[in-house]
Amino acid sequence: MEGNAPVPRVAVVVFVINGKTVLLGKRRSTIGDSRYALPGGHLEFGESFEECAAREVKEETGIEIEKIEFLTVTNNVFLQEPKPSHYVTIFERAVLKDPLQSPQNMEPTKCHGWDWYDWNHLPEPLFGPLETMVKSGFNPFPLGET
Ligand code: 8DG
Ligand code: MG
Ligand code: MG
Repeated sequence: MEGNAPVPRVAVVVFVINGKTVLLGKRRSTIGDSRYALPGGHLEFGESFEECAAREVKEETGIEIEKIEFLTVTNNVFLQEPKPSHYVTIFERAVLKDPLQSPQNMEPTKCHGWDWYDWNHLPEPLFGPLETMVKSGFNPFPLGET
């Protein structure tokens, strides 16, 4: 097999839910630049989805999460981006351990900043995979909460 042949990778991203809002950040990245996306990143060797979710949210926003639950998985092929890539993306949801904790921009080279956005008034443009889910009517909240 080719050593440098591109391969699909696994990402874990998280709907951090706070009341009727979710945590989004405007990306600084070759993939989805300047689009609003969930916190998350690459699954590391040996990690569970929940461990990866908690680690990425903490690394990127400083926030500690709990009640981490699997929601869905999508297959995302980004051939038009400057760096063509392919992600199997695991979507989890979680809540704040401390409801008063505010997000911090822990990786300013990767994100313009984090904020809470009302599910019914999401910012634009959303990152492609998220936009597709929202347009299809997907709702990350526990039944009846929005
Ligand atoms: P890492 O080094 O911290 O592991 O990676 P990262 O820099 O945090 O990776 P990322 O680009 O934030 O996330 C990995 C991939 O996950 C991303 O390139 C494409 C895929 N992905 C989606 N939807 C979303 C989303 O809403 N947010 C994020 N962050 N990634 C997403 O398919
Ligand atoms: Mg990350
Ligand atoms: Mg990330």
